[in-house]
Amino acid sequence: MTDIKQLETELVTKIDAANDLAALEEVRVGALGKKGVVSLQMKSLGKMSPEARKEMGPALNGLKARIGDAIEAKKAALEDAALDAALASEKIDVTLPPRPERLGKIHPVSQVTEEIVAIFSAMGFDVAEGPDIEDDFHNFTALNFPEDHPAREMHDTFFFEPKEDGSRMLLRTHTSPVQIRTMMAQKPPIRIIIPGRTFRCDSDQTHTPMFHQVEGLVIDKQAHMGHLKGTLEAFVKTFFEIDDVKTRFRPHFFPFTEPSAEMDIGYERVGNEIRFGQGDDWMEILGCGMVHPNVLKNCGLDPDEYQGFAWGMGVDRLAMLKYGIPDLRDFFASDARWLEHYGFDPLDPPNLATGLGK
Ligand code: 2U9
Repeated sequence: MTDIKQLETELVTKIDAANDLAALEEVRVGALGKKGVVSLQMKSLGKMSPEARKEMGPALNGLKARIGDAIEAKKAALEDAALDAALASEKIDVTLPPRPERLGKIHPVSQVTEEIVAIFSAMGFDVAEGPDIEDDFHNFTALNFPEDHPAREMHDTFFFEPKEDGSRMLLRTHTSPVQIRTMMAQKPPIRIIIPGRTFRCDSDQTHTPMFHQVEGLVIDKQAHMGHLKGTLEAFVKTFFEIDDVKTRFRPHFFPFTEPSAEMDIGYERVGNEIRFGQGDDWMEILGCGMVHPNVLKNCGLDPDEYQGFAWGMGVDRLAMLKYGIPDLRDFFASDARWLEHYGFDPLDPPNLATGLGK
């Protein structure tokens, strides 16, 4: 029995001394493994006299259980210590201030898109998106562009090579195909805005082959021209941050709306600066109208039950007007100094509560 006591003291000392999991495993194998000291002693029970076995059996079983428990307890303590060490070394202080100089600047097109999204989101509009590469049906036919009509050419479309069946995919000339896809997929009421890239084969001082639009669509049972006017007037007031803005709606033509209009706002030029909300000059800001009954029909909606309004605006031009950026081509020149000057703080995204662009 004194042997067992002594063995236990030795094993406990080794367990206490093990300072990592590998050392502890070595102690476990040496004691309780197949050829471990405790296991060998247990094997020797068979060779003992019945009296000796009666005494040694329970004593060895007790030793085995106590050593097993001591190893498990030490293992848990070592694992806790390893976790504490990892947590201490991998700790991130989220209260540290960011380093804005490393974040770069937000491009005016992204900024203005986000401003427009913030304004219409606050009015209850959802944002919808769709593919840049479209088919003829979604870009033209469903939007009431007659086949072989000059309006299709007006859009200076980039076409892909014809497919085997003769049809050609194209780069969308406006974001309107997204409205078509939405109307075909979901029941009114619909209230969406669609920001996105658009493409027309046109390049000069005021046009780039890729440009950005935000279009909007409302479809409901009683949406009317008064709602269109109120929505767009509220938008320009918030966007240009002026309380008093004069607007006028000039009749226009688009295949997809009837009646159609262009919305102008009053402005005055003072030196090099354009001031909205004052003066007697008019500037075109966007196009709009009531969705053409044929477009509703093409999307499976009954024009006797539903009606709606839509509009479209060029983001790049709105960015130039709002932030006094003189040349459109600089938008896409990837000039880091230009972006440093005209770009926006990434840590201050547009928001109606704290302000749009600063
Ligand atoms: C559907 C029905 C109607 C979208 C509209 C305009 C008027 C418009 C231009 C503004 C400047 C394009 O970027 S721009 O050159 N857009 O004037 N867009 S109404 O009307 C729609 C769209 C989809 C189903």
